[in-house]
Amino acid sequence: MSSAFSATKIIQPRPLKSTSRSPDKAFFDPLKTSTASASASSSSSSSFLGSTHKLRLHFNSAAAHTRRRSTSVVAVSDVVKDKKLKSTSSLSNLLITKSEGLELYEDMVLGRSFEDMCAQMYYRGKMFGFVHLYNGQEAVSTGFIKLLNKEDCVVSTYRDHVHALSKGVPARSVMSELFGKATGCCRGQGGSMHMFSKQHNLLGGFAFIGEGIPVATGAAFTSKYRREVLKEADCDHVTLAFFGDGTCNNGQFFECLNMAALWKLPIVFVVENNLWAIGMSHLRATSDPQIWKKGPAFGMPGVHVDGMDVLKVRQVAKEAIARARRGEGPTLVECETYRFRGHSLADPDELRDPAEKACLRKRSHRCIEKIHD
Ligand SMILES: Cc1ncc(C[n+]2csc(CCOP(=O)(O)OP(=O)(O)O)c2C)c(N)n1
Ligand SMILES: [Mg+2]
Repeated sequence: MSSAFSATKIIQPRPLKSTSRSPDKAFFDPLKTSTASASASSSSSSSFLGSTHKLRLHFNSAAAHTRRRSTSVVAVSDVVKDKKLKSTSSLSNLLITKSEGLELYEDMVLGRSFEDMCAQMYYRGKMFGFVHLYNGQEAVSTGFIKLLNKEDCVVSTYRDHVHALSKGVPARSVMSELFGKATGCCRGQGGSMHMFSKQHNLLGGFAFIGEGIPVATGAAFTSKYRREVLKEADCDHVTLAFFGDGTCNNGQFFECLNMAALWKLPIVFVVENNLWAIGMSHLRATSDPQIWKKGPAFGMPGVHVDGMDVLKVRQVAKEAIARARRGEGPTLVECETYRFRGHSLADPDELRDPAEKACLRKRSHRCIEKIHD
């Protein structure tokens, strides 16, 4: 049995006191940044609960951390490490066929161009309500959802158009929904934040953060119940729950991690860590910003992956989905990504540093070039 988790460099979770040589620590070190920020800032008010000045310093170390990384899995918990599996090189795990590569590329381009059109329609005044775009995060949706079977379920957030497209909901049906037309996937009743398709097992976009996580946990419970209680032997359906970094500070996240681990549910919790929750930096809002570490705390693997590299995401997703399908329980995957537009189309996006935005855009282009090769 081969494993994406074991085939790549494994870094054990470190206690908070670990030295600055840890690459994870270089990225997520509020204390270190706080010190740097305090000395860089002459105003005492700017360091109150973390200033934007501080975030910029942090961001520089994040970029350096990304450049140093050469494997898909940046960190993985002991639960995964304990499995002694045959050594396969991480390079061979990243290999895909030409048709697979084209499928991934097509899905990401569809997501990006679909949403660029949404923005055009919105700014021309033809689309109403809140519209949250996914620009920049496509590798996560494609890397995970393209591995699913039709019966597998996806639960999304208000940033749900691209998840719907990856799951196979026709673009025409998603766009019609955005225009409130009867031909939309929810007959025009749901709109941007509530994409749903029974046929495609897309169990909804949810406007309240964290609201979809219990729904996804319930879907995973259903799958297990059907297999083990109703004796439907072929029911090996997996559920993917997508949500953001800011949502991981919400109680429903912890409650569901507990239940999923307790009952070994076939679910993958996919955190799309784009570093921001509207205008609040993840680093400023979270006591321990390494979200993947919360998996091992509940007895499930926690994995941290470059969410802007579709091949790396796919590698990690393959293992997590297979693990769930085998009945071995949930996995928490933290995908490090970035959104290229404001929180919603109504957001002027003035809070994030332009240098931060430019740098993360470059990082994503490098990944696209790799697929072309
Ligand atoms: C229960 C609840 N509280 C607050 C909000 C307001 N709200 C909307 S988006 C958001 C930030 C979410 O950030 P994150 O989870 O990182 O997702 P992202 O927007 O970055 O994809 C908040 C707090 C909400 N929608 N629901
Ligand atoms: Mg976020």
